[in-house]
Amino acid sequence: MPTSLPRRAGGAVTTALLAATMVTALSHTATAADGTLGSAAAAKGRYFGTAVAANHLGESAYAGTLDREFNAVTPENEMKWDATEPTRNTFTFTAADQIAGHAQSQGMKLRGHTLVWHSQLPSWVSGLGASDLRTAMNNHITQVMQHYKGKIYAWDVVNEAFQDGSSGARRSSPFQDKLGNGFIEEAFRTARTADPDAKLCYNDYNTDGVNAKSNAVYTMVKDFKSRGVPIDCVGFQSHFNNDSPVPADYQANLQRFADLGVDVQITELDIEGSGTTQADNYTNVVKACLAVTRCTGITVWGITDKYSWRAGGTPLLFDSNYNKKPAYTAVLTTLGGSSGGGTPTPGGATCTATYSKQEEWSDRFNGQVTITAGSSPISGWSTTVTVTSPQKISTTWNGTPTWDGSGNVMTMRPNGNGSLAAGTSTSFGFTVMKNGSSTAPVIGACTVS
Ligand code: 9MR
Repeated sequence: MPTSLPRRAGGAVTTALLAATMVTALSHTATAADGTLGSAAAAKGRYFGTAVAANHLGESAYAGTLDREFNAVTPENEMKWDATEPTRNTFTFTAADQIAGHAQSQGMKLRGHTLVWHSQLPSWVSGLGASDLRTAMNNHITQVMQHYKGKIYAWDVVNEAFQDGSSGARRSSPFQDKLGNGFIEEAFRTARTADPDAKLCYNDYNTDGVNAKSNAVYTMVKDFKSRGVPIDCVGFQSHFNNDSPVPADYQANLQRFADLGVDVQITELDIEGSGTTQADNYTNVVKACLAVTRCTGITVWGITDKYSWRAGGTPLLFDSNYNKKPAYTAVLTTLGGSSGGGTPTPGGATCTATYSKQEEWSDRFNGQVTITAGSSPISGWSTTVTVTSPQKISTTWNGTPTWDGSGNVMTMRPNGNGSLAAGTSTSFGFTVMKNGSSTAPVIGACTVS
């Protein structure tokens, strides 16, 4: 048996774990995709993340929900300027490192938030003259990014630099007021040099639909792309409530940015409300992301309503006792997942995916997954294979793989016709390069399609 159970196994999945007689074998049964946000999003080639506060990681329900449900993390405050460089050139990474270490140990993506922002800015920065401020900004970006080099999937390099309302103008800030419009470009160029492997994002709120503010950001991104200023992604914070509802043109807005040649990410999602209204709003956001190929992932701005920055509006997916809310189920279902066995897929058909280890060499081993139809015929199937970094899958056979951004999660579908008569099986195989680790891969639920 493997040394640990798959961390994203849902309730019904866990009870269906079968210990086979082989040295390493496990099986998942479910009627739909995996039963957690992260695994369901991964099956769609995306991540599902949350903002995390270091001071709650010691709370077992908090960490347990985080580890079970999410596969990406954004530090809620710990990477901001006031936390990382409270005094000039004195860098403090303790709290941020705690989150980064947790994310790494769980194989989660890490979003860096944020390098240049007018808020949570220490007073020593706002007091500097232009030339000193330029030096301080570039030094801050360089030092923080180099500290996390290789660990960050995407950085919010500049946050909230545009004004609300109809002006489309830049927001007044020490950076804007003293360095002028060029500060954003300079920040992105410095960031690319500091960590060439991190995706570099511009992040803002009230830019979720087509409006004067998002038009201004759009014009900037278009200009950056045309002049080769390094930018890889745009973050849409997506803080919604009655005064700021999910815009009808949300998807169209994401798409027009994606069409400029950048990824788009939903970076701070929360929607005030409750019950089915809240659930429907979440559904619309998730659908929009799934409909935009370059929407690479969704991050909610917290795990539980208990610790939300606007707790009174109960805007998150788990209530203050960590119970799943209707909004949770709506998100999971929209991602193609199903909690606790859920609704049977076409005609109640099911399938199972069973892993067995095959040949092993010093540097690699082969794995085989057998897909077996349940008591009804199926016309297609998919499952995921997750290997633990630094392992990599080097080859596959008898299937068509797609990969998530990390390269560690492979979704396998049939080559050509995926029909299986009731009770019959097919197998696919793959080679795992160990890179020092012999950990068994985790096989997701078999999904009938
Ligand atoms: O959630 C964060 C809260 O704990 C802080 O007190 C607040 C301070 O500005 O920042 C909150 O996070 C903000 C994020 O960094 C940027 N976009 C808006 C978020 C909500 O205010």
